[in-house]
Amino acid sequence: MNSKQQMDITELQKLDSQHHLHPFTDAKELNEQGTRIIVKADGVYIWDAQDNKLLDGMAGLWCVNAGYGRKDIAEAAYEQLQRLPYYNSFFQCTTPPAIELATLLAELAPAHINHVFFTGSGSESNDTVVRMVRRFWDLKGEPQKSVIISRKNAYHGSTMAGASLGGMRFMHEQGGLPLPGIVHIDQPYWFGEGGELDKQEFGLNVARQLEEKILQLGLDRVAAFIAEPIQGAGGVIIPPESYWPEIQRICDKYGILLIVDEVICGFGRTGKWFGSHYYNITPDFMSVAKGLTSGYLPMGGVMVSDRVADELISKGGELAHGYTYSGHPVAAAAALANVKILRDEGIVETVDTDTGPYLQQRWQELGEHSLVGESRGVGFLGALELVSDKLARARYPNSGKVGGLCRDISIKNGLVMRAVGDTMIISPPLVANREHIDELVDKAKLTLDQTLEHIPSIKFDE
Ligand code: PXG
Repeated sequence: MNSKQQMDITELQKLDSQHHLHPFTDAKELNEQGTRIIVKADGVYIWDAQDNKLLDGMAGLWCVNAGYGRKDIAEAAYEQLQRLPYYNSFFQCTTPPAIELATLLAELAPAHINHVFFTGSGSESNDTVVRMVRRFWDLKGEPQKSVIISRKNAYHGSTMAGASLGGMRFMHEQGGLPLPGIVHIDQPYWFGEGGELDKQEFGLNVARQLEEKILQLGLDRVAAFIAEPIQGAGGVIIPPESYWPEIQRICDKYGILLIVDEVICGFGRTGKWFGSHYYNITPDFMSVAKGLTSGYLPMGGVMVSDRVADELISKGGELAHGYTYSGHPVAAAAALANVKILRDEGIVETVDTDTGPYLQQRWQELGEHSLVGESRGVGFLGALELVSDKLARARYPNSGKVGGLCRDISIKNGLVMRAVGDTMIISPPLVANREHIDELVDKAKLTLDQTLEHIPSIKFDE
């Protein structure tokens, strides 16, 4: 890098700190450090402004499923931008890409899901779900059924409704949340909260909290339950096998709506098109975003089951809800190109039958490391629990210190891994091949070794 380039970077970092407020960021701390500026990407790699090449173990933010640099997605968007950059889907109008995308999504979703409402993001999708759930019960003549049950440590977005549905205490504390009518039960996090219980028994116990909550609130008040098939931002929390069948049984028994948040698990992340396929769940709604466009353009949606769509449509009356960018034609064109890539190149299938099992087999090896209390994963999702005592599942003090160190070392080693407290997580692009997986796991292993070496220098009490 020459001095001119270095100056440009320093200048950009200065402007960033002067004018740009970042999401989920301590601005004071960031301004002292300076941002990492990412300038280009290709396949599974990103490059920063200093020309460091990083294997993107997080697919951006769990979204670049098709990998970076797909000209066919860019061209589809460019072509649509020239033909018709914008029109809305209000007032009896729509555009061809929005229609075609809705049709393709209905084909890929479980058979009983045949409608989609388009949004601009996962958060907007979950806001939309709240509106639709309440509209559904209104139309049924039971408007008092309005409470939505969610889970602690869930992530469903950052808008007021999204953050309320989510179970992140630190988010609730900042915003006077949750909104009324949203309550939380425990999460199926065996490693962190299962104690001495057998995994499957623990899974059943936490699922049965749903039944207890319904009975406690009164069935006449409960509208729906929302959950991610596998919690992403919460730390890649994979429920015991006993969990989802029990949740399904309870939703069916009481007739409450089941909302499955597929924002991370959708579009092949588990090796199936949707997490609902992976766990054999029958949702009434699926929220989608991220992998829908592989992040190339912002877009989300709520996929609606026949049970709900029939009610919304047959009774007539307007759904008083919608966004300027619902069904945006350029985003829809990019989504179409992206979903066709995932389908026609067999990318989802490859994750299911080849690269997913290979990643899991290699990821399991990291569970042998003395710093790792558990390694777990499904498809192209993985987590490592960093512990001070393997057998006792004992954590280091001051959660996040060891995880943060590990993440920083990982980046120095050329691998983007994310830390949630002391849980290291990955969610790589679905196009990573066996060589990329070897590189990822080898770099993660080196990172664990170096983290272990550096732990004695951590000041846990600061
Ligand atoms: N649902 C789930 C399951 C998500 O993971 C959203 C909804 C909201 O989507 P939008 O598009 O509004 O961001 C998400 C988003 C993290 C992290 O730190 C995860 C997300 C967003 C930001 C940070 O892992 N997931």
